[in-house]
Amino acid sequence: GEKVNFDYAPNEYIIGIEPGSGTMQAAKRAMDDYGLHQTLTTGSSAVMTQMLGDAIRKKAPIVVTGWTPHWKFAKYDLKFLNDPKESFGKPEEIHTLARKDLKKDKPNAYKLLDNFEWTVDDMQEVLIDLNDGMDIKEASRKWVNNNHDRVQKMYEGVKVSNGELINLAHATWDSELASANVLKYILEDYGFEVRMMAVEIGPLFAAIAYGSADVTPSAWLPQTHKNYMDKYGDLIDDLGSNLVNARIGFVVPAYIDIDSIEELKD
Ligand code: PBE
Repeated sequence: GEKVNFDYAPNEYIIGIEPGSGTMQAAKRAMDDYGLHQTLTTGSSAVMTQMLGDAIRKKAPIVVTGWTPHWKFAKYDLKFLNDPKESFGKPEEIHTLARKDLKKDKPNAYKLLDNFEWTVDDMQEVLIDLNDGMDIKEASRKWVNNNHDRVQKMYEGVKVSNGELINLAHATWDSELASANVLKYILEDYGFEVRMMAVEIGPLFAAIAYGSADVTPSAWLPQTHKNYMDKYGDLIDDLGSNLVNARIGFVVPAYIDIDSIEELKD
């Protein structure tokens, strides 16, 4: 289609999200690394997606901090700007983190938590349903029911539980609501009892490190939550990835005629 020239833009702003997010920390680094003159706004994921949608309806120029998995990539034709300096790191993984003694205290649950994995496309299914107005519980239940065989594989080597309690902490971005609720149903369907704790990302790492929560599926690594991992990693058991090929960066609609962060410069 017809391209919008970025030079015509009121290109003074890059639309950011929550200040504590890893994406914002990486975005600030990108502003420095590339010497960008724009103002990086602080706000929320909800405001960012609202502004993105408004701009796209007008075919107006816009740059946001974005990530995938996220429903915006299903709803709109978007692109990540190339990041030759790797300010946003390489492709991310989402990891499951547990408190240090969980393996010793709850070995059976630990096995199942360790087996939990899905894909970008899986998570996208839940996120699209969520954006279409479905409740997160309903959307997560639907995914678990539709993927019975995959879930059965996660149960391999795990014994049906007799109501063992798992304290499942999670961040509150849509992607993290999706993984936490899907994991909750996977656990509950096998007899575990799950208590959910929704927390900000900093306190979430602290909760795992200090043992006030058993587990979280919400850690984006190695880059996005690096500073929290640097701070708390020694006190945490990293069970490895539950999803690969996640990504963060500067995102623009496909109709914007730039492809690299370097082109935001002038
Ligand atoms: N996110 C979604 C979060 C992690 C999950 C990419 C916006 C962040 O910390 O940036």
